[in-house]
Amino acid sequence: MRTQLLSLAFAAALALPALAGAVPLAAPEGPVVLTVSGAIANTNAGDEARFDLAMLEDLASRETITATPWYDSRRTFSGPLMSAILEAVGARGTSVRVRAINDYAIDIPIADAEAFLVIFATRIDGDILSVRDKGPLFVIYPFDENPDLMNETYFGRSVWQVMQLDVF
Ligand SMILES: Nc1nc2c(c(=O)[nH]1)N[C@H]1C(S)=C(S)[C@@H](COP(=O)(O)O)O[C@H]1N2
Ligand SMILES: [Mo]
Repeated sequence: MRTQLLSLAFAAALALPALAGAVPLAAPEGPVVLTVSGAIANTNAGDEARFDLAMLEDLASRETITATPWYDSRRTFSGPLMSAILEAVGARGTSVRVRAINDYAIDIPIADAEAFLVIFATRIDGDILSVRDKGPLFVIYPFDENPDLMNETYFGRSVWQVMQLDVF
């Protein structure tokens, strides 16, 4: 009986975070490169989720080799999947307002993260993207794999110098 009760209590304790939807998010140790706010379940600073580079590079990532309008040649971009960032923060909305350092902002449908392997590139050809070279984060769609993405809609969503996301 006692063991049964204990295991019940244990199961309940394990189930709770799932019910609440909150998953612990470590605190950043290095400089914060991305702040996420809005309709998110997982936070580490008030109602925001803050990421340093190491946290972002720990998420599920991919390498996208593609031509873009911004470079003369095909380049290799790598970084966390947009879907992995949204999962890490427990995003609950349908859209993400992506804000750049230069005040540029645009809304990206969360459906894009499900339909395409969109990444928030931290690196180009293996090197960290500097703020001077469209860093710290550059939204990269897999243009070469999906030529239909080669248009103004997706170029507009290809935000460079990303610093903040607002999920809604
Ligand atoms: N940070 C930032 N990213 C941005 C923009 C911007 O002004 N700032 N413009 C967007 C738009 S509307 C498009 S069409 C492309 C334009 O890239 P281009 O200015 O190199 O033609 O980048 C997108 N990413
Ligand atoms: Mo644009």
